[in-house]
Amino acid sequence: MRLSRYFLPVLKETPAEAQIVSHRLMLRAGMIKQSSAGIYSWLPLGYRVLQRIEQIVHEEQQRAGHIPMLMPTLQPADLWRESGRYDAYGPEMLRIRDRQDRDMLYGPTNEEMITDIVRSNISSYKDLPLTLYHIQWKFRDEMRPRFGVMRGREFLMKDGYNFDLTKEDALHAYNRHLVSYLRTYERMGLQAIPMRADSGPIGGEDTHEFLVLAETGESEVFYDSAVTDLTFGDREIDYDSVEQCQSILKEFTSRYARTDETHDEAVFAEIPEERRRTARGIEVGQIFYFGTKYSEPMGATVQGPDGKPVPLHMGSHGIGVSRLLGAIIEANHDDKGIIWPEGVTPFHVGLVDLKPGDATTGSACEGIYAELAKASLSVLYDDTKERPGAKFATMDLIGLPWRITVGPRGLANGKVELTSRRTGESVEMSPEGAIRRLREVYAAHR
Ligand code: 5CA
Repeated sequence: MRLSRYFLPVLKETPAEAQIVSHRLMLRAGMIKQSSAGIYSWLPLGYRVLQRIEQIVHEEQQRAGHIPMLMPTLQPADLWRESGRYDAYGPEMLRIRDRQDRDMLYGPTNEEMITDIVRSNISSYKDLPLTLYHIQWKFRDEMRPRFGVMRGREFLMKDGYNFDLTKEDALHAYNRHLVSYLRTYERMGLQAIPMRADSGPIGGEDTHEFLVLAETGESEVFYDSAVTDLTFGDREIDYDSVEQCQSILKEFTSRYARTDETHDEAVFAEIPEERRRTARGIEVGQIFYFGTKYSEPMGATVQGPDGKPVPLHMGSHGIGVSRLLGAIIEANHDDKGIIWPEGVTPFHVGLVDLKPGDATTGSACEGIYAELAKASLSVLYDDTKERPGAKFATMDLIGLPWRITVGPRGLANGKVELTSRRTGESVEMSPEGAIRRLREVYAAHR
């Protein structure tokens, strides 16, 4: 992409309405524009990151054997009357009446709708286990939408639902989700710690929230510092293996880690004092097992092996896809701007022509631009007439992890500069060397 033909409306001034750094940087980097409280347009740069995050979520969901689909945003109220949640949900639900006077709502979550789909189409235990998911916009009329995409009213969520014959099978689905979420967040460059939480309006006893530690997080959390030493890494795992999923769940959840809703001072006090931590965190996902809470009232049963009807055991599992942009920026920035982890960067590399209009730098940039495309590396090429200082400031603000700088002095020796946004370190090398280096770096993030 050539910057001269792109739409990147960066702001020089720090927007006064933004209270936290991720919100400020998303506005300044021209990623989002507020349309009304808690509702945003995704401008091209922000949309690219959103798509990267969605892609990682899709890949990891499907790796775990979960099936993608898409349900509508508008739902009939009658489904929610069946589960009893239409009245219970409260003012966070946006209720709408259509021209036929039918009660509708903008879905805040999809348990009822997916249960309806499954009950209409599945009748035997032989069709189980089944986990369906989608990535779809949700609406919750939050009392205090704030912090940009972090607490929106309209936001993008991955929500998945498992249907199983027994509690035991459903708990395997729960464990499998926990494992796949660990992988998902690590691919985004995040450490998200599973913590015991409260299930709120979704219901059920078993639930974990995934929290990214950050001073600006909305949740108060209490944990044993030993949990921060755990990483999933690149282990190969068999998602059908009950033992493997269980042992990973155990590894990641046996240390004390809870949100304030479930915090227990007495148990916390048993942790050696030097490992006791109180901090703040951003909730980037939550998994639930709630058994037959929806299947019983909605009559979602299958014929079991003995021919008798059995209500389905269910759970639901959410990832805050749009919130993740905020969480990733909170965890990855400096005073110049964003520092994207390689896994989610909107472009793999920025290319800066230091002397626009100069035939040598221009043709070198064109050559590098073409070679990067051949290597399937996406590039934002600053071919504008801006001064070098302004170009660097924009690149630093939008946070591409790597930058290739092309200037007449280096080119005289056949060299360009490859700079890491994270360390600020620059190395002079040949254009081919720089491209080779980038291919190596990104080979680990495909
Ligand atoms: N049905 C279940 C799981 S599919 C559910 O709705 N879970 S949830 O309420 O925990 O939401 C899932 C994730 O969506 C949360 O962990 C959070 O990361 C994200 N989320 C929730 N509310 C908002 C909001 N107002 N703005 C941005 N993200 C949100």
